[in-house]
Amino acid sequence: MNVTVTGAAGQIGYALLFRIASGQLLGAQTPVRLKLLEIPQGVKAAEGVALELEDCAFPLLSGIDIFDDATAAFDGANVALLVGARPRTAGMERGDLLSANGGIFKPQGEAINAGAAEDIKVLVVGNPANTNALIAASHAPDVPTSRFTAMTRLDHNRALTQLATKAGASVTDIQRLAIWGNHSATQYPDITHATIGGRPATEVVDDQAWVEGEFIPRVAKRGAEIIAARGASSAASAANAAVDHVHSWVNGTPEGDWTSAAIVSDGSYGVPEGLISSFPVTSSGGEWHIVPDLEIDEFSRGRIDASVAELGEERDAVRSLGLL
Ligand code: NAX
Repeated sequence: MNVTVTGAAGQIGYALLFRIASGQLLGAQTPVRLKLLEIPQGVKAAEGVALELEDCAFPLLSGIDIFDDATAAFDGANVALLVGARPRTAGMERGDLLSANGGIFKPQGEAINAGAAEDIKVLVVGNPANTNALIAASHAPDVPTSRFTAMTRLDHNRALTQLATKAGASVTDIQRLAIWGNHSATQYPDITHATIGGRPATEVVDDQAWVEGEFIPRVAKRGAEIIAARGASSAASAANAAVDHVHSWVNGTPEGDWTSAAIVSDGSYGVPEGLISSFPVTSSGGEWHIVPDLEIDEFSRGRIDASVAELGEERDAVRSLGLL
Protein backbone atom coordinates (compact mmCIF):
# COMPACT_ATOMS: atom_id res chain seq x y z
CA MET A 1 0.00 0.00 0.00
CA ASN A 2 1.24 3.47 -0.86
CA VAL A 3 0.76 5.94 1.97
CA THR A 4 1.36 9.61 1.14
CA VAL A 5 2.06 11.93 4.06
CA THR A 6 2.29 15.68 3.57
CA GLY A 7 4.12 17.89 6.06
CA ALA A 8 6.35 14.89 6.66
CA ALA A 9 9.12 16.92 8.31
CA GLY A 10 6.78 18.56 10.81
CA GLN A 11 6.16 17.54 14.37
CA ILE A 12 3.04 15.46 13.67
CA GLY A 13 4.88 13.83 10.78
CA TYR A 14 7.69 12.85 13.14
CA ALA A 15 5.24 11.11 15.46
CA LEU A 16 3.16 9.58 12.65
CA LEU A 17 5.61 8.09 10.20
CA PHE A 18 7.13 5.59 12.62
CA ARG A 19 3.72 4.27 13.57
CA ILE A 20 2.72 3.83 9.94
CA ALA A 21 5.98 2.09 9.12
CA SER A 22 5.63 -0.23 12.13
CA GLY A 23 2.29 -1.51 10.81
CA GLN A 24 -0.06 0.24 13.22
CA LEU A 25 -1.95 2.06 10.46
CA LEU A 26 -2.76 -0.78 8.07
CA GLY A 27 -2.00 -3.89 10.09
CA ALA A 28 0.81 -6.33 10.59
CA GLN A 29 0.24 -8.11 7.25
CA THR A 30 0.41 -5.04 4.99
CA PRO A 31 3.74 -3.79 3.61
CA VAL A 32 3.80 -0.02 3.24
CA ARG A 33 5.61 2.29 0.88
CA LEU A 34 5.86 5.83 2.27
CA LYS A 35 5.64 8.80 -0.08
CA LEU A 36 6.58 11.97 1.76
CA LEU A 37 5.62 15.41 0.50
CA GLU A 38 7.28 18.57 1.79
CA ILE A 39 7.87 22.07 0.56
CA PRO A 40 11.39 22.50 -0.86
CA GLN A 41 12.68 24.01 2.43
CA GLY A 42 11.41 20.93 4.29
CA VAL A 43 12.92 18.28 2.04
CA LYS A 44 16.28 18.05 3.85
CA ALA A 45 14.59 17.52 7.21
CA ALA A 46 12.30 14.90 5.62
CA GLU A 47 15.41 13.14 4.35
CA GLY A 48 16.66 13.09 7.94
CA VAL A 49 13.42 11.47 9.11
CA ALA A 50 13.79 8.92 6.31
CA LEU A 51 17.28 8.05 7.58
CA GLU A 52 15.79 7.35 11.01
CA LEU A 53 13.01 5.26 9.48
CA GLU A 54 15.68 3.20 7.73
CA ASP A 55 17.45 2.75 11.05
CA CYS A 56 14.36 1.14 12.56
CA ALA A 57 14.60 -1.74 10.06
CA PHE A 58 10.81 -2.03 10.05
CA PRO A 59 9.95 -5.35 8.38
CA LEU A 60 6.83 -3.86 6.74
CA LEU A 61 8.46 -0.75 5.29
CA SER A 62 9.11 -1.48 1.65
CA GLY A 63 10.44 1.96 0.66
CA ILE A 64 10.46 5.71 1.21
CA ASP A 65 10.28 8.39 -1.48
CA ILE A 66 10.50 12.11 -0.82
CA PHE A 67 8.92 14.72 -3.05
CA ASP A 68 8.37 18.45 -3.27
CA ASP A 69 5.86 17.94 -6.08
CA ALA A 70 2.27 16.98 -5.24
CA THR A 71 1.55 15.16 -8.51
CA ALA A 72 4.43 12.76 -7.94
CA ALA A 73 3.70 12.36 -4.24
CA PHE A 74 0.06 11.31 -4.71
CA ASP A 75 0.68 9.09 -7.72
CA GLY A 76 -0.66 5.64 -6.81
CA ALA A 77 -1.58 6.68 -3.24
CA ASN A 78 -3.98 4.34 -1.44
CA VAL A 79 -4.03 6.41 1.74
CA ALA A 80 -3.21 10.13 1.91
CA LEU A 81 -2.65 11.93 5.19
CA LEU A 82 -2.71 15.66 4.54
CA VAL A 83 -0.89 17.07 7.54
CA GLY A 84 1.11 19.98 6.10
CA ALA A 85 -0.77 23.27 6.21
CA ARG A 86 -0.11 26.96 6.56
CA PRO A 87 -0.39 27.94 10.24
CA ARG A 88 -1.98 31.20 11.28
CA THR A 89 0.70 33.74 12.10
CA ALA A 90 0.46 37.12 13.85
CA GLY A 91 -1.51 39.69 11.92
CA MET A 92 -3.05 37.14 9.56
CA GLU A 93 -6.75 37.59 8.88
CA ARG A 94 -9.00 34.57 8.48
CA GLY A 95 -9.31 35.27 4.75
CA ASP A 96 -5.50 35.23 4.43
CA LEU A 97 -5.35 31.90 6.24
CA LEU A 98 -8.05 30.34 4.07
CA SER A 99 -6.42 31.72 0.96
CA ALA A 100 -2.95 30.41 1.92
CA ASN A 101 -4.39 26.98 2.61
CA GLY A 102 -6.36 27.06 -0.61
CA GLY A 103 -2.99 27.43 -2.32
CA ILE A 104 -1.98 24.11 -0.74
CA PHE A 105 -5.17 22.02 -0.82
CA LYS A 106 -6.37 22.95 -4.33
CA PRO A 107 -3.26 21.57 -6.07
CA GLN A 108 -3.22 18.59 -3.72
CA GLY A 109 -6.85 17.81 -4.62
CA GLU A 110 -5.92 18.08 -8.30
CA ALA A 111 -2.95 15.77 -7.81
CA ILE A 112 -5.12 13.21 -6.01
CA ASN A 113 -7.62 13.42 -8.86
CA ALA A 114 -4.87 12.94 -11.42
CA GLY A 115 -3.04 9.97 -10.01
CA ALA A 116 -4.23 8.45 -6.75
CA ALA A 117 -5.28 4.79 -6.63
CA GLU A 118 -8.94 3.84 -7.19
CA ASP A 119 -9.41 3.09 -3.49
CA ILE A 120 -7.84 6.34 -2.23
CA LYS A 121 -8.74 7.36 1.32
CA VAL A 122 -7.86 10.93 2.30
CA LEU A 123 -7.61 12.25 5.84
CA VAL A 124 -7.00 15.98 6.27
CA VAL A 125 -5.29 16.89 9.55
CA GLY A 126 -3.90 20.32 8.64
CA ASN A 127 -6.08 23.19 9.82
CA PRO A 128 -8.66 24.49 9.12
CA ALA A 129 -9.13 20.76 8.51
CA ASN A 130 -12.82 20.57 7.51
CA THR A 131 -12.56 23.38 5.00
CA ASN A 132 -9.20 22.22 3.67
CA ALA A 133 -10.83 18.84 3.00
CA LEU A 134 -13.69 20.59 1.21
CA ILE A 135 -11.23 22.50 -0.99
CA ALA A 136 -9.27 19.34 -1.86
CA ALA A 137 -12.45 17.37 -2.59
CA SER A 138 -13.83 20.08 -4.84
CA HIS A 139 -10.72 19.86 -7.01
CA ALA A 140 -10.94 16.10 -7.35
CA PRO A 141 -14.14 15.70 -9.38
CA ASP A 142 -13.37 12.10 -10.36
CA VAL A 143 -12.93 10.93 -6.77
CA PRO A 144 -16.09 10.40 -4.69
CA THR A 145 -16.35 13.16 -2.06
CA SER A 146 -16.89 10.41 0.52
CA ARG A 147 -13.15 9.63 0.22
CA PHE A 148 -12.25 13.03 1.66
CA THR A 149 -12.43 13.26 5.43
CA ALA A 150 -11.11 15.57 8.13
CA MET A 151 -9.90 14.65 11.57
CA THR A 152 -11.99 15.06 14.70
CA ARG A 153 -10.78 11.79 16.22
CA LEU A 154 -8.38 13.68 18.49
CA ASP A 155 -11.34 15.64 19.87
CA HIS A 156 -13.23 12.36 20.26
CA ASN A 157 -10.34 10.75 22.14
CA ARG A 158 -9.94 13.83 24.33
CA ALA A 159 -13.65 13.66 25.18
CA LEU A 160 -13.43 9.95 26.00
CA THR A 161 -10.74 10.52 28.59
CA GLN A 162 -12.42 13.57 30.15
CA LEU A 163 -15.71 11.68 30.52
CA ALA A 164 -14.03 8.53 31.83
CA THR A 165 -12.11 10.56 34.41
CA LYS A 166 -15.24 12.34 35.59
CA ALA A 167 -17.14 9.05 35.91
CA GLY A 168 -14.25 7.17 37.52
CA ALA A 169 -14.53 4.72 34.64
CA SER A 170 -12.21 3.40 31.97
CA VAL A 171 -12.30 4.72 28.40
CA THR A 172 -13.21 1.19 27.35
CA ASP A 173 -16.45 1.46 29.38
CA ILE A 174 -17.64 4.36 27.19
CA GLN A 175 -19.56 3.97 23.96
CA ARG A 176 -21.43 6.27 21.59
CA LEU A 177 -19.74 9.55 22.34
CA ALA A 178 -19.86 12.01 19.46
CA ILE A 179 -18.15 15.14 18.17
CA TRP A 180 -20.31 17.28 15.89
CA GLY A 181 -19.40 20.13 13.56
CA ASN A 182 -16.10 21.86 12.96
CA HIS A 183 -12.67 20.94 14.31
CA SER A 184 -12.50 24.28 16.09
CA ALA A 185 -13.55 25.81 19.38
CA THR A 186 -17.20 25.66 18.22
CA GLN A 187 -17.20 21.84 18.01
CA TYR A 188 -19.82 20.04 20.09
CA PRO A 189 -18.69 17.06 22.14
CA ASP A 190 -21.99 15.27 22.84
CA ILE A 191 -22.56 12.83 25.70
CA THR A 192 -26.35 12.66 25.36
CA HIS A 193 -26.25 9.29 23.56
CA ALA A 194 -23.17 7.96 25.33
CA THR A 195 -23.19 5.04 27.72
CA ILE A 196 -20.77 4.26 30.52
CA GLY A 197 -20.71 0.60 31.44
CA GLY A 198 -24.01 0.24 29.58
CA ARG A 199 -25.80 3.02 31.51
CA PRO A 200 -26.67 6.40 30.03
CA ALA A 201 -23.74 8.79 30.59
CA THR A 202 -26.19 11.54 31.53
CA GLU A 203 -27.39 9.36 34.43
CA VAL A 204 -23.90 8.33 35.57
CA VAL A 205 -22.69 11.94 35.33
CA ASP A 206 -25.84 13.83 36.22
CA ASP A 207 -24.17 17.24 36.10
CA GLN A 208 -25.15 19.53 33.22
CA ALA A 209 -23.14 22.38 34.78
CA TRP A 210 -20.01 20.23 34.43
CA VAL A 211 -20.95 19.33 30.84
CA GLU A 212 -21.43 22.96 29.83
CA GLY A 213 -18.88 24.65 32.04
CA GLU A 214 -15.99 22.17 32.04
CA PHE A 215 -16.34 19.21 29.70
CA ILE A 216 -17.27 20.96 26.47
CA PRO A 217 -14.82 23.90 26.82
CA ARG A 218 -11.99 21.66 28.01
CA VAL A 219 -12.32 19.33 25.03
CA ALA A 220 -12.81 22.18 22.56
CA LYS A 221 -9.86 24.17 23.91
CA ARG A 222 -7.56 21.26 24.74
CA GLY A 223 -5.21 22.28 21.92
CA ALA A 224 -4.53 25.60 23.66
CA GLU A 225 -4.04 23.82 26.99
CA ILE A 226 -1.39 21.60 25.39
CA ILE A 227 0.39 24.59 23.85
CA ALA A 228 0.42 26.39 27.21
CA ALA A 229 1.89 23.34 28.96
CA ARG A 230 4.23 21.94 26.31
CA GLY A 231 5.21 25.07 24.44
CA ALA A 232 4.20 23.34 21.22
CA SER A 233 0.95 22.09 19.75
CA SER A 234 -0.34 18.52 20.05
CA ALA A 235 1.74 16.19 17.95
CA ALA A 236 1.91 12.59 19.21
CA SER A 237 -1.76 12.64 20.22
CA ALA A 238 -2.70 14.05 16.81
CA ALA A 239 -0.65 11.35 15.10
CA ASN A 240 -2.33 8.73 17.30
CA ALA A 241 -5.76 10.03 16.32
CA ALA A 242 -4.84 9.92 12.62
CA VAL A 243 -3.82 6.28 13.04
CA ASP A 244 -7.11 5.56 14.85
CA HIS A 245 -9.15 7.28 12.12
CA VAL A 246 -7.61 5.34 9.24
CA HIS A 247 -7.66 2.10 11.26
CA SER A 248 -11.42 2.49 11.84
CA TRP A 249 -11.99 3.42 8.20
CA VAL A 250 -10.16 0.36 6.92
CA ASN A 251 -11.16 -2.18 9.58
CA GLY A 252 -14.60 -0.93 10.60
CA THR A 253 -16.06 0.16 13.93
CA PRO A 254 -17.17 -2.35 16.59
CA GLU A 255 -20.78 -3.54 16.59
CA GLY A 256 -22.95 -1.32 18.78
CA ASP A 257 -20.47 1.55 18.98
CA TRP A 258 -19.44 4.44 16.80
CA THR A 259 -16.72 7.05 16.53
CA SER A 260 -16.42 10.61 15.21
CA ALA A 261 -15.09 11.79 11.86
CA ALA A 262 -15.68 14.78 9.65
CA ILE A 263 -17.23 13.46 6.46
CA VAL A 264 -19.33 14.96 3.70
CA SER A 265 -22.88 15.68 4.82
CA ASP A 266 -25.81 14.08 3.03
CA GLY A 267 -28.10 16.62 4.71
CA SER A 268 -28.54 14.55 7.88
CA TYR A 269 -29.32 16.37 11.13
CA GLY A 270 -29.86 19.65 9.30
CA VAL A 271 -26.20 19.88 8.22
CA PRO A 272 -26.29 21.30 4.68
CA GLU A 273 -25.45 18.72 2.06
CA GLY A 274 -21.86 18.96 0.87
CA LEU A 275 -20.33 20.45 4.02
CA ILE A 276 -17.59 18.36 5.62
CA SER A 277 -18.78 18.16 9.19
CA SER A 278 -18.04 15.90 12.12
CA PHE A 279 -20.77 13.35 12.88
CA PRO A 280 -21.15 10.21 14.91
CA VAL A 281 -20.12 7.62 12.34
CA THR A 282 -19.74 3.90 11.86
CA SER A 283 -17.50 2.32 9.30
CA SER A 284 -17.98 -0.90 7.36
CA GLY A 285 -16.61 -2.19 4.08
CA GLY A 286 -14.23 0.77 3.86
CA GLU A 287 -17.07 3.33 3.91
CA TRP A 288 -18.18 5.75 6.61
CA HIS A 289 -21.88 5.97 7.50
CA ILE A 290 -23.53 8.74 9.53
CA VAL A 291 -25.35 7.18 12.50
CA PRO A 292 -29.04 7.71 11.61
CA ASP A 293 -32.11 8.69 13.62
CA LEU A 294 -30.56 10.05 16.80
CA GLU A 295 -32.77 12.24 18.89
CA ILE A 296 -31.25 15.69 19.19
CA ASP A 297 -32.30 17.66 22.26
CA GLU A 298 -32.63 21.41 22.30
CA PHE A 299 -29.22 22.08 23.87
CA SER A 300 -27.49 19.83 21.34
CA ARG A 301 -29.43 21.42 18.49
CA GLY A 302 -28.12 24.87 19.39
CA ARG A 303 -24.52 23.66 19.67
CA ILE A 304 -24.62 21.69 16.42
CA ASP A 305 -26.22 24.58 14.55
CA ALA A 306 -23.60 27.04 15.81
CA SER A 307 -20.66 24.91 14.71
CA VAL A 308 -22.28 24.06 11.37
CA ALA A 309 -22.95 27.78 10.81
CA GLU A 310 -19.21 28.37 11.20
CA LEU A 311 -18.53 25.67 8.60
CA GLY A 312 -20.99 27.38 6.26
CA GLU A 313 -19.17 30.70 6.75
CA GLU A 314 -15.81 29.08 6.00
CA ARG A 315 -17.26 27.51 2.85
CA ASP A 316 -18.70 30.84 1.73
CA ALA A 317 -15.35 32.54 2.38
CA VAL A 318 -13.34 30.04 0.31
CA ARG A 319 -16.01 30.12 -2.39
CA SER A 320 -15.72 33.90 -2.63
CA LEU A 321 -11.92 33.48 -2.90
CA GLY A 322 -12.54 31.24 -5.92
CA LEU A 323 -11.17 28.17 -4.11
CA LEU A 324 -14.20 25.92 -4.64
P1 NAX B 1 4.53 21.73 11.74
O1 NAX B 1 4.62 23.18 11.44
O2 NAX B 1 5.46 21.11 12.74
O3 NAX B 1 4.71 20.91 10.38
C1 NAX B 1 4.02 21.22 9.22
C2 NAX B 1 4.89 20.76 8.07
O4 NAX B 1 4.15 20.92 6.88
C3 NAX B 1 6.18 21.56 7.91
O5 NAX B 1 7.29 20.68 7.85
C4 NAX B 1 5.97 22.29 6.60
O6 NAX B 1 7.19 22.47 5.86
C5 NAX B 1 5.02 21.34 5.87
N1 NAX B 1 4.25 21.95 4.79
C6 NAX B 1 3.74 23.21 4.70
N2 NAX B 1 3.14 23.38 3.52
C7 NAX B 1 3.23 22.22 2.86
C8 NAX B 1 2.82 21.79 1.57
N3 NAX B 1 2.19 22.61 0.72
N4 NAX B 1 3.09 20.52 1.20
C9 NAX B 1 3.75 19.69 2.02
N5 NAX B 1 4.20 20.05 3.24
C10 NAX B 1 3.94 21.29 3.65
O7 NAX B 1 3.01 21.46 12.13
P2 NAX B 1 2.38 20.22 12.90
O8 NAX B 1 2.45 20.45 14.36
O9 NAX B 1 2.95 18.96 12.35
O10 NAX B 1 0.83 20.39 12.51
C11 NAX B 1 0.39 20.22 11.19
C12 NAX B 1 -1.05 20.65 11.04
O11 NAX B 1 -1.90 19.87 11.87
C13 NAX B 1 -1.33 22.11 11.44
O12 NAX B 1 -2.16 22.69 10.46
C14 NAX B 1 -2.07 21.97 12.74
O13 NAX B 1 -2.91 23.08 12.97
C15 NAX B 1 -2.86 20.72 12.49
N6 NAX B 1 -3.43 20.02 13.64
C16 NAX B 1 -4.63 19.44 13.49
C17 NAX B 1 -5.24 18.71 14.50
C18 NAX B 1 -6.55 18.05 14.30
O14 NAX B 1 -7.07 17.47 15.28
N7 NAX B 1 -7.19 18.08 13.13
C19 NAX B 1 -4.59 18.60 15.85
C20 NAX B 1 -3.13 18.84 15.80
C21 NAX B 1 -2.67 19.96 14.89
O15 NAX B 1 -2.84 21.18 15.57
